[in-house]
Order: sequence, then structure tokens, then C-alpha cells
Amino acid sequence: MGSVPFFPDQASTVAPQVDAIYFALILLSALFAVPVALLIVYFGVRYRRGSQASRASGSAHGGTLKIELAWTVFPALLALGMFTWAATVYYRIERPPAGAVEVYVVGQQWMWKVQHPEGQREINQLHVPVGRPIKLLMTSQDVIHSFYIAAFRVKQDVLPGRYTTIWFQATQAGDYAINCAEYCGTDHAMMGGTVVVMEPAQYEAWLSGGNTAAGPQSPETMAAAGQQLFTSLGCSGCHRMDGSGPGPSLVGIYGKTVHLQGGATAVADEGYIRNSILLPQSQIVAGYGPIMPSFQGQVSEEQILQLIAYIKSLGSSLPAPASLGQPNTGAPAGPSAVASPSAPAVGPTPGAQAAP
Ligand SMILES: [Cu+2]
Repeated sequence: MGSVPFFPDQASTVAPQVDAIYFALILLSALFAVPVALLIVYFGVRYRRGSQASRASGSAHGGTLKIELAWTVFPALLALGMFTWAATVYYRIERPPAGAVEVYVVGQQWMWKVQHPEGQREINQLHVPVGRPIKLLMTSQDVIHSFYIAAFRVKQDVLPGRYTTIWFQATQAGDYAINCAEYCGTDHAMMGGTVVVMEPAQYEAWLSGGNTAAGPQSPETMAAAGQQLFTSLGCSGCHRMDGSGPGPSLVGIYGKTVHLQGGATAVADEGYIRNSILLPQSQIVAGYGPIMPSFQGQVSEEQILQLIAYIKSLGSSLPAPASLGQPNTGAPAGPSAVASPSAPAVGPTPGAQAAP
């Protein structure tokens, strides 16, 4: 800690864009505020009591229409221009590019728990490579938190019972602060951590567990952990790969449009899958009975994320997220290789794209 920096580092691709808007707004405000302040002082002196300045009022008509039009139209255009500019940047900040590396975050009083698809888990630390878009899928297991990396100019509320996302692309290696930006109880101010931005080669080494004293060794991928849960919780009994069970097959389900009983449809995104696990009766797939029990209280938020990672590994209608964990010399395999070794014979080809 030591010192309060006057201005945070600019360490992501959007940071200069956000700062440009910030400074433009300050300049624009100054453009209006400074003349007003100066005129107050000037008129205060000029028309002070006893001064000789004329008090005659100006003409009520004549020539004011142009001035009035000018001071209406000009600021209106300025405001619209600012809006367009800011909306463009906001759009960029809100939409993760296809192929972003996915990392999973669970907020809790008072820490950030991070899981990488390759299996590494960390608390209050987030290791990412420089120059790659990173997408965080976040939820909270208790109250509302807010994930904030000032140096990247990104901030997003993290809510219980819902997934929110944020993305960034770091532009320089280094350590940057993570803060919780939503008051969440006694130790809110202590709820923080560090983003460690690494050169790609270093990051790969870290991912494979070979580079860090504190790092975990040869971890199991999230999808593999999810697959184990899928079996141990009994999901695999009903959701058979070939669809012959009493529940629908989940192969290729991720990102697909699902038809529900009653005619509604839903997109099988992360929120849909989570909801199906915890509140299965709320969205029954057309053609199936309401027989699935709720798993509320039996799985943690992190385990639900592992189940989601497993279901994603069964194929998707969406572009697959990039995996940085692809084998470099015998390192643990990426998620796409998970379904093959121990999955039933009818399991999908690794990395298979489901037909829409
Ligand atoms: Cu918090």
C-alpha cells in the first residue's frame, strides 16, 4: 500500500479509451464552468455597490434568436456526441470477443475464488497472459460484491444466483490490484487481490503447474472435476449420452435453444444450466417428465461451475473458448480431451461441434 497513486496504471486495451472519455468530460465541464466562474467574479467587481458602470437594461428583442439557437443547438450536439462516443466504448467493454479465454470467479465474504478451466484454483489472485482477451464468468455465494480492476478500467457487480461476465485484455505484464467495489460487510475494504499479468510463455508454465512454488501441481481440469460430479451426484443415470435415459442428453446442449414445456424456449447458457440444477421444476424440457430433484444445498457454486465446464466440454453450438492449456509436453490436457478417456463409448468426439 504505502502511497495512493494519483492515477491508476493504464494496463488494458480499453483503459486509454475510458480515460479519453474521462478527460474529454472534464475538459467539456471546464469549458462551461470556467467562463461562468470568471464572469461571476468579473461582474461582482464591475457592478459592485458605488461603481460607475451603467445599470441600464439591454434590449429585450433584436438579435437574441441567433444566440439562443446557438446555445441550445451547440450543447445538444456536444451532449449527443459524448453519448455516441461513450456508448461505443461501453459496447466494446460489455461484449467479450469470441474466443476469449474463460476464467471462473466466485465472490464470497471476503475473498475472490478463481478457477481456470485447466484446473488451477487460486484465492485473491488471478493469473492471466498478456495480450489475450480474458472473459470472467462470475457469481457470488452470499451477498452482492463487485469485481473491480482499476488498472484495466473494468468493474462488474457479482450477484448471488446469477452469472455476470466481464472481459479485458491486459497490455503489459505486472501486478494490478483487484478490489471489491460494492459494500459487502465488515471486511469489505479488505476484500481484494492481485491480477498477475504474465508473458504468454510464463503463463503456460504457470498453467501446467511447473513454475510456481505456491502453485498447485498437475491439477484436474474443471471439466474432469465436473464429470466426476456428474457421475457421483447421479446425473449420468438419467442424462445418458445417447439420450436413452429419462432425462435429455446433454451432448451439444450448451448454447443451444431449448424448447420447454408450455411452448417457451430458452438458450442453454450458463444461467440456464445453473437454474436447471437448482430449480429443475422451473424449466422442464418439452417431452420430459418433471422428475428431476433439486440439487440446492448439495453443490457449491464452484461445483456448479465445474458441472457447467463439463457440459460445455460435451460440445456446443457456440464458438469454443480458446484453451491455453493445450499440451505443451505432457502437461495436463485441455478441457476438450476430457470426455474421451473415461466417458461411455457413445460419448462425443473430443471438441466435437454439435449440429444446431
Ligand atoms: Cu465484496
